[in-house]
Amino acid sequence: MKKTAFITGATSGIGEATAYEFAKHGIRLVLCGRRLNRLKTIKDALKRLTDVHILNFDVRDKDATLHAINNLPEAFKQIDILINNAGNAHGLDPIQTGDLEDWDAMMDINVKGLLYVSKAIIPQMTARKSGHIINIGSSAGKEVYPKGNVYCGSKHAVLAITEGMRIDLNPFGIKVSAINPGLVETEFSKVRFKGGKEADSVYKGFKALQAKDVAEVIYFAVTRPPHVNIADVLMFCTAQANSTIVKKEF
Ligand code: NDP
Ligand code: 8X3
Repeated sequence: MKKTAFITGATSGIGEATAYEFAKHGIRLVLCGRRLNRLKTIKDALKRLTDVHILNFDVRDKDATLHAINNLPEAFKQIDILINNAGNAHGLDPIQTGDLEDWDAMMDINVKGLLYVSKAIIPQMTARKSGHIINIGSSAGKEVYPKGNVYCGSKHAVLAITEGMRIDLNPFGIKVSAINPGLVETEFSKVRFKGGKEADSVYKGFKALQAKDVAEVIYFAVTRPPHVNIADVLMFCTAQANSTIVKKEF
């Protein structure tokens, strides 16, 4: 039987590319995000390849998140693969001048949103004793960089939660993976800099990872045999050595 994947943050970047990659291989999709028009466009593009259901909610809203997932139509209720991807950085400021709203957004979306979605989906996986959860962390979850403070904190939390999930869900045979990319050219920097011009230079002078590069690794992880779990992947573009060293050519 075809598997069903639930992807948060499917309206752009890594989540959208993962939806396309999965659809190509016939994986059924539940696609989530706040921008309904984008969800509809993606559904229209993918529905000839696979079954697609869209869910429009903000992961910060606990009740809306639980309600949306608990009321999935029968045909999409069984989730075999959960891709916890929704998230962003908000701001790039030293801790002494950081913005409280930015901090709330990062902790509420990247950490608490991931928990709400997981809370709604894990019980069916434990009941069936099968499933695969992939949390999209970041190189920022392994290494703190200047002004990255709270975003790095949120992604360190994602990695710790991932490891905790892997331990607790081990008796149920559920796979838990962390995929941790470095710089990926998506809408990430537009969001981080609130549309400001700083975003334009982030991926200049080198070839950053593309969303599709990450999606292919995610697809690889979900297609390993039952006894293989890709527990933790750190991936960079070739030009990036770590969070702060990027070889640029102008
Ligand atoms: P994008 O900005 O392109 O995508 C972010 C996605 O998250 C969008 O689909 C957005 O949908 C969704 N999202 C954001 N806030 C919310 C919310 N409150 N409720 C529901 N959905 C939300 O960035 P990326 O694809 O790059 O980011 C995806 C993940 O990858 C994030 O967790 C990010 O931290 C991580 N990552 C990104 C890297 C990069 O360099 N780009 C590197 C490492 C990790 P919508 O706005 O429609 O709600
Ligand atoms: C995104 C990568 O280096 O911008 O998580 O934090 S970075």
